Amino acid sequence: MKITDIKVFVCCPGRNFVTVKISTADGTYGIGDATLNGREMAVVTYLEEHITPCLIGKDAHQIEDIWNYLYKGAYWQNGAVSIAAIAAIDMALWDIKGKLANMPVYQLLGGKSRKGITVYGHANGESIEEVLQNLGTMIKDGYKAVRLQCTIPKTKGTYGTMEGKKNYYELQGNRPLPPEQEWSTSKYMNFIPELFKQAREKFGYDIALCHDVHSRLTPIEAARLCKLLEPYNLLFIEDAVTTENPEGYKVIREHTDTPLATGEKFNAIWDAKEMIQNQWIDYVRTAVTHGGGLTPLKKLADFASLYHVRMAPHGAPDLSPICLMAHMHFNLWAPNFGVQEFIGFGTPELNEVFLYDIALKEGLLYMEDKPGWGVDFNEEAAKKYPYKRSYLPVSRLEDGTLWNW
Ligand code: CS2
Ligand code: MG
Repeated sequence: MKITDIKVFVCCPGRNFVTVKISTADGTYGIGDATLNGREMAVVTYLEEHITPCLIGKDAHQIEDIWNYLYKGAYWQNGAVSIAAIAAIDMALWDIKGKLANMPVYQLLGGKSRKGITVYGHANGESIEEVLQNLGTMIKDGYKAVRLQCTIPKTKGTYGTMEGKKNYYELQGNRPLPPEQEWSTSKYMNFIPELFKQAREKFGYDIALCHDVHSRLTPIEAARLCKLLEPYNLLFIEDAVTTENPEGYKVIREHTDTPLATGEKFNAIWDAKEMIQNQWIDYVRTAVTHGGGLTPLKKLADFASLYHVRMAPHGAPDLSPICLMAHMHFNLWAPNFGVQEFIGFGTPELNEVFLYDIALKEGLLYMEDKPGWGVDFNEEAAKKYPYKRSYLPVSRLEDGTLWNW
């Protein structure tokens, strides 16, 4: 089945998304998500200038070969921009394969391993009281797992929150340059255990709780935080340290049994290999979009399963609903699925551009069985929301030193 056309769309229904649409000779089409927050246009150029001319006329069924052609064939392997571009092509091809087979993609992977997808939602707030109020609402709504992020007292917010009851997700499209946030490791370390202490006192231990450090600690600081949190029995601590030095996770592991998750910035199975093999982590957070597509992600899942490491895909709002739907299929299949990050149902603008059907019941996500991914892209609606240059925030220590955001 020959590829006849590839189009790249960038739109901003609340935030920027890059979408790829591949059409084949019989009129079948598939879609993929290529969104790379804050660097969207680099991926658009990579796709339009360097990928699409090579694929016209190729057989859409040869997903594995096309993946290797784009990855190995480029000579410059890896890298966030190229991997997001390859991922979108791979996703669009799996969508086509599913449609041609008249099956949901999870069937092509080997079928369902579970009935629904356990998710963790976000409870954020500017005070412990506010976070706990939001957590209470989510428990009432049936969530089985929740991530807690709270503004650190005497700061103007931290990762997950910003001054003025905003979270950073709302900033997209509103700021021409990166907003700056202050960071204090000591204020943070002195505060976070209290958040979890009060959450457990109020809601007990039935609800699974997690927290994202967003790579702001050193390994020994992270080890200390994880130890302090041990009494509150967390599902995991995410991105305790940056992953450039995988041994950082070894240091943490030597000191604590709080489970560890990382990998939302991994581009390839090789980024995760050492940590998985050494069993320094418990959850891999790589998304289909930022990990190069379904083709490498299924290999990553199988490899991780050998070491009792589970998949907990990244589900921030800067991944489009195409990625969310791809995760539905991936998670339904993956025998070693753990939990899916889920920030809730999108805005009316988002759901005008992306058409998909999911339902949350008692903390589990369900979808309708449809051929392919079961998500569509409304090109006409997308035209109403043009791209707006946008950046993620940056962090500085109190003395002005640039820090990991
Ligand atoms: C994150 C993201 O959801 C998460 O766990 O760490 O919010 C991340 O900051 C964004 O996806 C960056 O674009
Ligand atoms: Mg994260």
